[in-house]
Amino acid sequence: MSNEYLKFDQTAEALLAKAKRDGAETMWDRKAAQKTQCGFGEAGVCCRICAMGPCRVSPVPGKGAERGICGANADTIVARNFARMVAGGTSAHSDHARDIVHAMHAAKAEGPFKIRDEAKLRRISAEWGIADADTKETYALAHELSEMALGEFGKPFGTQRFLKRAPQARQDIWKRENIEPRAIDMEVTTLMHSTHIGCASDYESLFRRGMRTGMSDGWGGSMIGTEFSDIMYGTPSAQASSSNLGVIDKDQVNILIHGHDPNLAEMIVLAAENPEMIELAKAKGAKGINIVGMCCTGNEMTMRHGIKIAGNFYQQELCIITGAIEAAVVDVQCIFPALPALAKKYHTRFISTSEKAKISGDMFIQFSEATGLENANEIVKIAVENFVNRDASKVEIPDLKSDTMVGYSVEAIIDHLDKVVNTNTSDPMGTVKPLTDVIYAGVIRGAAGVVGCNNPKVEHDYAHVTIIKELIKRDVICVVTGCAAQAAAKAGLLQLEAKELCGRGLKEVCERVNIPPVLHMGSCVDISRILHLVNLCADVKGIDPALLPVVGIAPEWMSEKAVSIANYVVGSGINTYLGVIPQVLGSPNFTKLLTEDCQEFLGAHFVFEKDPLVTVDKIMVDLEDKRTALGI
Ligand code: BF8
Ligand code: SF4
Repeated sequence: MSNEYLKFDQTAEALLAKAKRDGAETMWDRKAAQKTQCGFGEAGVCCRICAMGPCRVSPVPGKGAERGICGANADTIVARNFARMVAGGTSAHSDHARDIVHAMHAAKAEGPFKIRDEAKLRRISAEWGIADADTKETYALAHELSEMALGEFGKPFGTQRFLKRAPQARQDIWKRENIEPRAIDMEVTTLMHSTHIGCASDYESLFRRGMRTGMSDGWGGSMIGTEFSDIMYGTPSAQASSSNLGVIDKDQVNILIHGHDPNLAEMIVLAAENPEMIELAKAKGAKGINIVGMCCTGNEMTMRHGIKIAGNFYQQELCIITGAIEAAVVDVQCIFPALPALAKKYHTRFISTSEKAKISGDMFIQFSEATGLENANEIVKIAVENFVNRDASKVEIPDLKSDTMVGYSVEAIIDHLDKVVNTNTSDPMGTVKPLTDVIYAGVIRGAAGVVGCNNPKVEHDYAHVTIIKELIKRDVICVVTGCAAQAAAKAGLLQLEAKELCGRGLKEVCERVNIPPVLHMGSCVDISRILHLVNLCADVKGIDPALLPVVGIAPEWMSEKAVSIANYVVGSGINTYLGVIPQVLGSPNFTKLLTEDCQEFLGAHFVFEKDPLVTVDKIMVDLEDKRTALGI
């Protein structure tokens, strides 16, 4: 097989050959069937917002139509399409968060949904101004806090509560530029309104409204999703796990959990620990029950329980092609609709669980807060009973897995710093001052958040791994989330031993603090952890985060959520490098707004760069320029 996009992924070749033998279709067959992708769509100049269309305007001035039937030009069409991607991404992250808050609202001491990090519950309640947050009865407080959080989605007045976590200088910019996000649902709705036929045509105005919506994701939905998941399921701490398709065990019942929302996955893990279920598995001839995670569900569960990571976005089909998965259980987001048909080629049961992401073709079991554990018990039982249907002749599990360290929440990072530097802080959260100090001292040149998806437009995992390796070599500490984190895990970069790949300064920091140079901070909603960390560092110095030598990078992104993220990261003052070019080049004006002009009013901008090595060069110039400006 000679697929230029798969040279880097060692699990692909054999499994795709197996898929062919098994008569199973994969994304690569479907990509080939798409032939050349549409140039108008690629440039963002195709509009189908109303039924007078679709209209497509020419990305090349003077060649073809310059305006759609209503008169919208390339700038308007591109800006509207981009804004709608932000709205899609923000709704996905935030609706996920809302489900977490609903589960917390239903929490009770006897479980299964209960408060596991009471200290965090009290800390965030105090942060949000609840009186007597340190003495109120736990569940009364959880109830009160969750009702407040539900208000963040739909309150008629006011802005997002977590914005106050940013240093004053950044908050002032948000106010000045009118991008302080109000209620999350309001931002999404009003953006959809603005992009309706006959509304906004001014591309800069559309960009700013999209930016404010993205901000309601990062500082609203995503941050709520992360913090409330921690309260409910525990704040992650550093622990060992392993990663890649080799974590699938031929002797056990393998349950793949895939999607995003930890509510379902937590219940599945609980159900699989039930001794009766394990006995049943043994009665069926298996040695036990093996839960493996994929995409952000995998990240959520590895962060809190060390659950093994089967792989990232692109490997979801390969996982089933191993022939050793008894059930693929999914909730929402990033799940190929192709999976049920693929599962039918094997003995795998495909079970979707959310009405928001009902995927037809096999089983649907509606998961709810009221019946969570019962649903999970039913699902695990289906998987266990399916073990006897496995066809041993169809099983082929790649012998590839890497040891990995996971679980670096902001709290866990502070905890590690505290062990080596006595900071004597009175802040209940602790302080990140030692981290800021080593950056200022130049021992570390800066920090990079490497995040995002896989995309068949680029070689699978190659950009993630190349960029991270080159950055740590140059003493840039990396934090990772999402499918980027899983790429790094598979490449062995999340181990303590990866310090050997670092420059001298970063290596010394890793040794003293006992951390890997690449820190797994969680799922994509957990990019809010990165935001929090950067803002805590800026706070130590009392400066706008835009001044810090810090960058965001999404080398292989594909989803609308990634567009929303890129917006709020730029809006938070952090330059953001995109390795897949967004569909905006049909408007040179809009492209310039993203890549240059927004620097003036936001203090940060987007960088489009496909080549991973050139990206690293640009990042290093960026970081060193920031250092020079700070005089450090
Ligand atoms: O939210 S990185 S492919 S799994 S979108 Fe999806 Fe992209 Fe993976 Fe998680 Ni994030
Ligand atoms: Fe065409 Fe305008 Fe309708 Fe878009 S909104 S499809 S450009 S007429």
